[in-house]
Amino acid sequence: MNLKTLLRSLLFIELFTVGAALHADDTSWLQKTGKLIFRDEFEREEDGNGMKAIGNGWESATADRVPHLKMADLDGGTLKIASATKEAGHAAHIHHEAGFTDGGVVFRFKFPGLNAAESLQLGFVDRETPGIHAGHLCYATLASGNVTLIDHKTGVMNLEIRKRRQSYIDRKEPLPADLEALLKTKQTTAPWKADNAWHEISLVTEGDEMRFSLDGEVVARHRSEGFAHPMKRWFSFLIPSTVWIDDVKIFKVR
Ligand SMILES: [Ca+2]
Repeated sequence: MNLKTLLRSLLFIELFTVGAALHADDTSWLQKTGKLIFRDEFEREEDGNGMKAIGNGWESATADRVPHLKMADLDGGTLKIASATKEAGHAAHIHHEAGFTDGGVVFRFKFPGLNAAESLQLGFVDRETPGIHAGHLCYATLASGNVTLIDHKTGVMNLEIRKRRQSYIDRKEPLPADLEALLKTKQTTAPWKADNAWHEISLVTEGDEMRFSLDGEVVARHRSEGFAHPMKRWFSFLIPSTVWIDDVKIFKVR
């Protein structure tokens, strides 16, 4: 091997290593460095339609508004959610205790194709920290054409920002440039084409970065101070129409 070939090989190894680090598999990161603090494979039947009908510590926040409607159906070992959004006046909001600073969640999901505009929001909540509307910290939203990551804690759900923003919305005026610019820094969007197959999602926070992966590949990542919130107390799903969920795992890295 002459010097030129050697240097070329070294450069290749270097580029390969950098590339691998950029596309680190977050499911492996959670499994190797984190502690599994919750798992649910949904191999059971639900108990009625109420707030705690799913069992294993889950709560469906809007279930008791529509006790005659089944929003969460455990069927064949899968959690099938059909939100009674219109009747309950709110999209289905289903949450479970989490409890980490850095860590995340891994689960399988599928848009069953039962409704035209199926979407899924997932993320983290802390109702014990004041100054944040309903404790909304940070979320990933999957819609038909894209994935959005958003820091709500220091963005639209920060009470002062929310109040200021709402005053413009109430007057049907455009947001001032500085507020628009600030809110823009709190989120990122990546393209993703929805389908009706099962996929694995991981959503993690590490320091002030949040990363979203589909089937082991990072498809969106963003840094914002709210992602570093010290206590992701709840993991939550917000589901406006229909989604199937299976094998939820929550990991704490620190
Ligand atoms: Ca299952």
